[in-house]
Amino acid sequence: MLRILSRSTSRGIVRVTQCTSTAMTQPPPGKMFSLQASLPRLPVPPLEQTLNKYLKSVRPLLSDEEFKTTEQIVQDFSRNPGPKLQKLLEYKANQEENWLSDWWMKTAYLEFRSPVPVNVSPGIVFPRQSYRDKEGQLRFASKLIAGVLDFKVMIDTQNLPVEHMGKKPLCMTQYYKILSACRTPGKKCDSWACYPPNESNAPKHIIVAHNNQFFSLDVYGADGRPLSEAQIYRQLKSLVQESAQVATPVGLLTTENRSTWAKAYSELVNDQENSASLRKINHSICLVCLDNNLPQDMSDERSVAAQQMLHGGGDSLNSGNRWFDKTIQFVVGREGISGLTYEHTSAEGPPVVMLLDHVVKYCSENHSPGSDTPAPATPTKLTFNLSKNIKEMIDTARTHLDVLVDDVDLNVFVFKDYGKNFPKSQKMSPDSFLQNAIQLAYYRIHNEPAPHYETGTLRMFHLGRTDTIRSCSEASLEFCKAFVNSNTPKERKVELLRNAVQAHKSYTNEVIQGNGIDRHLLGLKLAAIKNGMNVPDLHMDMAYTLSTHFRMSTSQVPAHSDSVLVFGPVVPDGYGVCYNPQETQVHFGVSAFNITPETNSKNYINMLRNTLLEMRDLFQGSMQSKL
Ligand code: HC5
Repeated sequence: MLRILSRSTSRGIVRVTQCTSTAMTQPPPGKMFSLQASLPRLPVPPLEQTLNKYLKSVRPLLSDEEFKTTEQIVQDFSRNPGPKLQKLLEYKANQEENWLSDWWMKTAYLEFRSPVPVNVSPGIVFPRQSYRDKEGQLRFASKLIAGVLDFKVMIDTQNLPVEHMGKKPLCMTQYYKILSACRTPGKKCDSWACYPPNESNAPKHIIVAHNNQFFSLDVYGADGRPLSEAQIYRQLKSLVQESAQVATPVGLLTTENRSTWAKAYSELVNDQENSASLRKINHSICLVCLDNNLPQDMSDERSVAAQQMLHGGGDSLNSGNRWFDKTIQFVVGREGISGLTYEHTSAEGPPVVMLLDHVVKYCSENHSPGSDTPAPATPTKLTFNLSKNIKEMIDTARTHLDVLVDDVDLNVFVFKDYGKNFPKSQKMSPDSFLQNAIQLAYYRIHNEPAPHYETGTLRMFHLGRTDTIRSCSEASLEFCKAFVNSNTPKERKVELLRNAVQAHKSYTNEVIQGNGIDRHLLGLKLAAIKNGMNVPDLHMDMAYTLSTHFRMSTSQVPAHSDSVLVFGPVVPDGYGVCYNPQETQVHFGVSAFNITPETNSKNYINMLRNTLLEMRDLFQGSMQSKL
């Protein structure tokens, strides 16, 4: 089976420095990986196919003149150096388990230098709980930790059922990377390590953050069983008492530009005490952040909660009570607010959502108290020796983070008038319908189409991650233009919407089957660079830059729970739109940056709401609604 296994050290740590890898060394006890060996390998699409699709995708974004230039550039590329680069990619694909994985992990994550909060790590808000004080916070946190450990059993024993898309099984390796994993900063490229559950050194502790202090808490007793909820509660209570004072927020360093953080990190690890504390954090199962009060106006409490999950609200609120390098940090506030933030290097949203849906459900159920495990270890405080230099770096990090936090314009909204039910009743793909609404709302505000990214999954392939669904098409632009033109008859608008929905649906299906263009084009570019060739003209062309400047960065992440998912825009003048579509409603998290006054999340949300309502109105009284 062990195509999954790439590299694993004798101490059982899967270390990835500047490349990707996954872990498994033992035959699986459960069925989670039983279909893994049968998964197809990610193909390299035919060159001509990608180039033709690329031209089609840039057409709605370019003038006739610009398009002509790009056509010429693409044609030249198809003769030289396209075929040569294609051969190099095909060779790589023959040699490796997945030709894209290591390049993607580096390019999208480990080499990316921007701070991880807002720019990389998504946040998720759980449904609000009824407690409102510190006591309730600790009780809920204990339950949440018990819920995480309950889910972890299924991962550890490989008993999660294999997920499917239609009849096709999906790659399950990401489930082995969401817990017990951590990123660490490097000067030019970060590292990532995971401590898989079937190794003898698999971690048995979590880190609890309170008042900017960090504690290591063993969550398994001497008999190897998880602590009971009551035991967890007592442990939390004692560590909270031990950290009554707010400490210097060393965690703020993890919010820095990665190279800046790398500098601080290399100084920190020189000290033995610091190095031991960092190792404990990196090696832990996950973080649980017990936050302090939010003194803000809570009138739009879900948006405030979303900010807490995305960045912690700045130094004056809870950002110092985080360790953003950790793959999963659960956040438990005082006001019944909870959720998580996750560092994205390891995995896409769905495995994390599977975990949180389990935890949310677990927390809503009554569980028998469970017996205590013998001799739980007392939590240990992790200490840091902070030099003058490091303290200055923390001050700078504080300034940088507060600028970032002030720049983020984030709002959530629940569209309650319909969900997937309406497009389904009209025989349209719900996601393609919503994507066209998202594109149209942008068009109505900005009077032009947006280069538009939607995450498409590649998990049908072994070690597959994502490719781009380019949601802006000639058909979607035609629909947008017709929609805003008051002379267009309703029937025509409906017809064009159906075309646009169909175009999106086809593009999505192609992506899912490995026939997307963005990862292929990236691969061709990297093949040139790695082989000492120039970056091809195709990639230097304005059309490439423009069409990958994704003003609309979107992702559909379905959850069973009423959770709201948020992430930041990927460009200064763009929006991030994450949505959780349910049968009769849709949760949206919308972000923008204040530095660009033209993009405003509230304004966008209003337009999106109107657009969704008006798109439904198109069908009222028309033939289609009688179908
Ligand atoms: C809480 C889950 C949020 C979804 C995260 C997601 O979709 O990330 C995208 C990953 C990818 O490779 O497309 C990146 N994006 C946030 C920039 C859309």
